[in-house]
Amino acid sequence: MGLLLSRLQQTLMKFTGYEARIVMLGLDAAGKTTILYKLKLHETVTTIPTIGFNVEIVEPIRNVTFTVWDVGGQDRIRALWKHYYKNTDGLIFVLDSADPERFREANSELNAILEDDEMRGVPFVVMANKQDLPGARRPGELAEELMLRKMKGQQWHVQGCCATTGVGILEGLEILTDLVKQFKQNKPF
Ligand SMILES: Nc1nc2c(ncn2[C@@H]2O[C@H](COP(=O)(O)OP(=O)(O)OP(=O)(O)O)[C@@H](O)[C@H]2O)c(=O)[nH]1
Ligand SMILES: [Mg+2]
Repeated sequence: MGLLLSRLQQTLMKFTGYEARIVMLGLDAAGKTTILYKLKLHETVTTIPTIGFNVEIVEPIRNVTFTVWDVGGQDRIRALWKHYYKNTDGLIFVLDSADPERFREANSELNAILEDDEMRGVPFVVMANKQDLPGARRPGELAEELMLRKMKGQQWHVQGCCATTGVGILEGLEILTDLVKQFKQNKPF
């Protein structure tokens, strides 16, 4: 029955397209808003720190529509993140790969997100951003740094990228799309 339903769902999706709700979080200045507008406008925009949120509907892959919530990451507004968790299908966690002094802080914020009841099982892609900067840590190293291999209960991937040029962003979203599809298929109705 489950197999039949998922086949039916896949056939329907060929006609209607695939939609998902994605939240994008990460410490301030990690590059979230730069990623969002690269996806939306295919341009590198000049950003200012986000106080509140930006939301855009993007179609990174044909027939896949993501509503992406980009919420400001400054310390004093991180308390607002939890208001965006409900009904989330996938998380993009953006990390400044060239700022090792803040890896510990990023790690504890990521863990806090994933421990929230509303985020149970939600798959995530860490965007290891700013790969263009000297000293940027590579994705494999960052997976160790964030202790992701110890994580149980959700699927994840670390994607190296550079938001200003756009390199790596689509690759990360393709993987997120696959993880989100699996997650939604296994979710009880
Ligand atoms: N060199 C380099 N700079 C980047 C990259 N991505 C973003 N930046 C710069 O990093 C700064 C912060 O980027 P934002 O996109 O505003 O960061 P944010 O995560 O939205 O920050 P908050 O809104 O404060 O949470 C900006 O000056 C960007 O131009 C990148 O891949 N490489
Ligand atoms: Mg921002």
